[in-house]
Amino acid sequence: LRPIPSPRGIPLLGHTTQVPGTNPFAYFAELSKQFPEGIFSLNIAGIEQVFVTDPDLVAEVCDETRFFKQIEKTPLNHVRDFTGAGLFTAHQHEEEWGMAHRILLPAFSQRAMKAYYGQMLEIAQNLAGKWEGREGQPVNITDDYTRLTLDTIALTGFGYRFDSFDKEELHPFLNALLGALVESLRRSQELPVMTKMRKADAKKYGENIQLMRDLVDSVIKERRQGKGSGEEDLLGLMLEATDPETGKQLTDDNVRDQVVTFLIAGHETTSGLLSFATYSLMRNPHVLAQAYAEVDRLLPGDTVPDYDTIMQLDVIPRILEETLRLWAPIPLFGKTAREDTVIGGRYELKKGTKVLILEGPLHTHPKAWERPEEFDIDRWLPENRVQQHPHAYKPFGNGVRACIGRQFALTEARLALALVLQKFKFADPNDYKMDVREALTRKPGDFELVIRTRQDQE
Ligand code: MNH
Repeated sequence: LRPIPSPRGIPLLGHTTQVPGTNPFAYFAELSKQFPEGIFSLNIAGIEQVFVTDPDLVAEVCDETRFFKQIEKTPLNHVRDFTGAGLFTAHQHEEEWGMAHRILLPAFSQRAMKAYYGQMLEIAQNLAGKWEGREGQPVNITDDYTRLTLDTIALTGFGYRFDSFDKEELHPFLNALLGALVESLRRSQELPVMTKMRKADAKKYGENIQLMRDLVDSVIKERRQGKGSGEEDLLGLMLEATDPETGKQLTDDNVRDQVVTFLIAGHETTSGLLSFATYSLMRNPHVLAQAYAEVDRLLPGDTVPDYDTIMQLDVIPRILEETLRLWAPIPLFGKTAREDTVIGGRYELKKGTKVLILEGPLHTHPKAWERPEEFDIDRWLPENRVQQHPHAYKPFGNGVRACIGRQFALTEARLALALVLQKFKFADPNDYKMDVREALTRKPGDFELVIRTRQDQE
């Protein structure tokens, strides 16, 4: 047995003061370079956290008989202040998790995506419509992808229209969400006595949470009053379905927590994915050319993309896979040891130890990836995929608590990217330098490009 390596800390405070308040995930990834064994530990706010980046260690931590997703003593316990027992932040042992998981799983199958497709297309066309009116002007790419993904999950999931493309400002829901996310993350990185001293921040936190809940309550009320009742969308299912295992229905409070959860989880990450994908295409013109060739072949002229065509795409889905490898929007996820155990044959973990899987370093680990920093979509050709390490790529997490919205995100992102590339060219006159902004997810900050319609240039 060997001790888990750790950087020098401070008595009592451990490493708490070394973790920066902004972009802590980038700090963890940077720190991992000092630990080529692929494992290190930090003591943050009194809790020992073990970080793993080696794919063979990750494989062990992804064994669900030995590790599980624990919420207590993690940042997600603070996120529960606004998402409660929603799917993302429910305890594994909470009845709500199993009920909502069983009720909602069919609504996230690839078959279900076909039913949402018409509405996904409508919102993607709103994005294209906005950009057509911005010919030659700089556009904040990430903000518009955020409008796209927020409007899409709200319309397909709950029949609610944010109409974000009609407004210059982003919806107040997003500001409230960002404020709440930042505060919850901050609370998880400081000692509780510090939190108690920040009275004004606590007040603002309460207001932000209330704003999100009020919006969701109005969405649910609208549905209950008959507007669109009987719908088979997520909200319809949650209000009407009975869980076959318990014979019970979700409570009103839980439905509210689920809607808040889906409005957040259903848009943050996908808008990050689309932003990082667009950035990667700008840096890799030969890949961009392949993508243009694909959309010009499958969607010539002004062909409106239908579901079957989107499913035939090959280059665009590989761009998305490679983007998720290099720019995973959720840069880490946590698992907890069920019992005392040993990983890698030498590192002892006590029952309850928190292990964090760092996706950036994992997705570029030299053991699993050749030319790891290179944006190479051919890694995702079927013949190359089979040689991949089975646990070196985890953008959607692992096991029963892996992302339920994976097909949703990939369908939406394929369509959006295909439509955007069918119609637009981008220029980057200011030579954008990646400036990652972290909340619970990460996105490029202040990412602006100049938009031109393709017809005008050709
Ligand atoms: Mn998603 C869980 C990544 C899109 C809804 N998601 C997770 C986890 C990761 C993740 C990682 C596991 C986190 C953990 O272990 O703590 N999700 C993504 C990425 C994208 C994404 C990278 C887009 C790209 N997610 C979506 C979309 C939806 C969604 C879209 C909904 C429409 N995700 C969820 C929910 C969970 C989740 C709900 C929690 C599932 C559970 O624990 O049962």
